[in-house]
Amino acid sequence: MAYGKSLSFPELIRKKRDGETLQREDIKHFIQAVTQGSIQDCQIGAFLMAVRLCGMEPEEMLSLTLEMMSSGTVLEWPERWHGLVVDKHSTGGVGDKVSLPLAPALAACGCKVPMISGRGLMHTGGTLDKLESVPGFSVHQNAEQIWKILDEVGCCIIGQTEELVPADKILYAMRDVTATVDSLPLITSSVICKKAAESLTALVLDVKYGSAALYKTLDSARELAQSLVTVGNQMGMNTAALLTKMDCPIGRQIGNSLEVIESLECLKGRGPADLRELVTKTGGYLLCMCQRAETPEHGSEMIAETLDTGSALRKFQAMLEAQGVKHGVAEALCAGNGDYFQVLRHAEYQEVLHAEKEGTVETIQALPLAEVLHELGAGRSKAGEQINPSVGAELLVTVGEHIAKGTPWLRMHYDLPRLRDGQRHTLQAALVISDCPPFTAGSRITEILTPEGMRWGGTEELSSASSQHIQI
Ligand code: IUR
Repeated sequence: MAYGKSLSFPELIRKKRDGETLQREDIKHFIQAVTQGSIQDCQIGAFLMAVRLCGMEPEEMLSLTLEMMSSGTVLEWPERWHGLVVDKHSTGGVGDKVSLPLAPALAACGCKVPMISGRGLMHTGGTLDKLESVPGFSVHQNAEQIWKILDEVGCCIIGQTEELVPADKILYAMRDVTATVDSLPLITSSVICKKAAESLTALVLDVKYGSAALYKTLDSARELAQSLVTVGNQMGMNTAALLTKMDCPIGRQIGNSLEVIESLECLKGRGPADLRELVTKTGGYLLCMCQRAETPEHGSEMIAETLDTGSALRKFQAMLEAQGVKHGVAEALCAGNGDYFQVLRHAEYQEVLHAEKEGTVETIQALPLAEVLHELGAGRSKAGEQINPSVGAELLVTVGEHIAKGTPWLRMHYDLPRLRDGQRHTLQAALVISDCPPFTAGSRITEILTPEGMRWGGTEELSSASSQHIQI
């Protein structure tokens, strides 16, 4: 669009405040100023609040995502990897360690996975924190190192670099202190710009809903998923979203070191069924979306095979070593019957809690468990805070199981501060026991949003940015 002079920042803020639609040039001007530091913090805050209150039209959201992506380096890959570069993103959950087995499983299927992950905040854990509980593991890799690891191993799990989407780093920090984190267009642009800067062929989003998720209801999570899928596809990535329940923890282990252990169990073909389901289903969709599998089901079988044959585990070991872990340490973790605590630090205290009554485990509430773990040092309240990787909790019972009064149901791992009575009380209340008959917990995945026109395994172009729901 021909544009004479950029709007002044007060005029740009007024326009959004009054519900008008910003032009691509307006958004470009704003994002460039954010990146260059030529706009005042109060103006950024006012803009974010105007977006939070008035929302954005689809074309504004796309412009914002494009401009944020272009605020830094966009990764480029060699021609021979064309169609192979994939990643996933989760909106965050308790015990969510899916990325750890998934990245090497995809690499074992021939994909390239430059997984740029985040750190935990409040009750949600971060993939980088989990991996940093392995001695020597470095999340800091430059573009050249990323290329080398992807070439030789096929996957890496790394932190966001200074060069990648700097505008997002600034806006995210401002959203945190201006009560504007929970804005649909701001979340959409923030998530998608980072993935678009990885130049992906395919992206699967795991959008969580429930009592321990950012979005509490299925409807609100679906709205976010729809927005992410639309903008992801408009940005040229084959993007789909899974809507998954987040009320009770994923798997049986929560806390950084314990989650590495459970991920290794999954990579050895063992571990909890719900974790394996999320890994195989997410991977199945990705393999299908990059044309390496005929159908998502076929893709899931391919992923399951990498877990059962050890090929994903070998990729994980190679990734650990490529990212700084000594061979002996990586080997000890990846050995069939490895003693994990030879390598990972065990917390000083363990305490087992017992069920206070008999009945069926109706649910185990993830949020109070995660909040107590956070207080014991497993999580951080502010970016940059230290965490204790050894703090964690092991669930000793499963949802749907009938248990007797006095059954051990939770083992807490902690150092200092020690567990207090008030926290024991909170933990006991997280175990919800009822008189209903025993049952088998169903799938966590309730819906899948795929781009309309996608033909699994075919060559048809993704026709539009709209999407279709598959009800599970
Ligand atoms: N993760 C992101 O990358 N961006 C966001 O806005 C949120 C989580 I909320």
